[in-house]
Amino acid sequence: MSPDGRAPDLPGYVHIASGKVRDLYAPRDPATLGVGDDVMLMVASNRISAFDYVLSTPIPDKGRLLTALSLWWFEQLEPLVGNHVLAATGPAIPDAVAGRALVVRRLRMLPVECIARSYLTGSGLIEYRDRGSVCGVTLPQGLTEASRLDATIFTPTTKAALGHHDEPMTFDDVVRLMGRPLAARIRDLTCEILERGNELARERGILIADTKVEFGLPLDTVERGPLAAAGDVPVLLADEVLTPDSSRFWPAADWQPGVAQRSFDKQYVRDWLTSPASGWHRSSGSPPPPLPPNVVEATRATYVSAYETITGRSFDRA
Ligand code: Q0Z
Repeated sequence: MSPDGRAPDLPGYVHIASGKVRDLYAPRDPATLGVGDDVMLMVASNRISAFDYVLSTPIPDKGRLLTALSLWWFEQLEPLVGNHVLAATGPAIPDAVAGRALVVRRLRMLPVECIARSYLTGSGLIEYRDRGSVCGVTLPQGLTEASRLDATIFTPTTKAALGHHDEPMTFDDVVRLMGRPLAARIRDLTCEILERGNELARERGILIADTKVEFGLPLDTVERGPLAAAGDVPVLLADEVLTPDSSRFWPAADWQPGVAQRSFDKQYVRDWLTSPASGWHRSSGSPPPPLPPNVVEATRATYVSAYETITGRSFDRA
């Protein structure tokens, strides 16, 4: 099943893990591929998720668009943080996944989903309404849907297994897991990534409400204990960065606190799935139906638009 269903077989690689929309591989015989044994292949599929389901209809070019966008951001953020990308082209990339696969450096992944928020929405807003705080960060009273926060906040979660939901953590929970220097480093980096992302996206008319990133350490990093200085922690940005799958993009011109903002990428999908036309009921427990061609094409266009607007580059569909 390729390129759109679950994890295709790829020559020279062994499939090791899949998320909702991406697949991870290890080289079968690193020397033959001309890579080290400390690398992996991360493949973005054309799968799309909505309402916690992976839909049965792929979005053409989604994997290539998100890979290209993530690569562009990795480059922009290079002055701030190193990353796991080793190659996006070349002999180690199988033809079947060209343009949507990255050869990445295998890292010791830190066991936290690092989330930063510059605007309040989603689970952050729900927690704020319940408790006046998000992940232990107290916020001023009177905030509402899509409120801009005075300062970007770090709202980490646990990494739950597939099919489970991530749980909010406080900064002190992260400190207990990995020590204060490393916890402070990933908190600061996560917020700086979103802030730098917003500086660049804002010039192109897009707001980034929140984002999720993952960090890792070089495999040869030794435990230095909780007293290690923060400055010499060699943290690298892994996974993907500032894509519509990891972040909420909003058109800046339409931003208005107090009302739900339209999703840049999935609005057509959500609108159709919740309309009478789909015949689907979210509460039914049954999986969503296939998307009609017009919804697929409109959604593909939102991914092209996000890529082209943010990067200022045109996407070659060839
Ligand atoms: C990323 C994930 C995906 C399923 C492990 N550079 C790295 N080194 C070690 N591990 C990872 C990475 Cl990116 C790693 N994930 C998340 C990605 C499919 C799960 F494409 N898991």
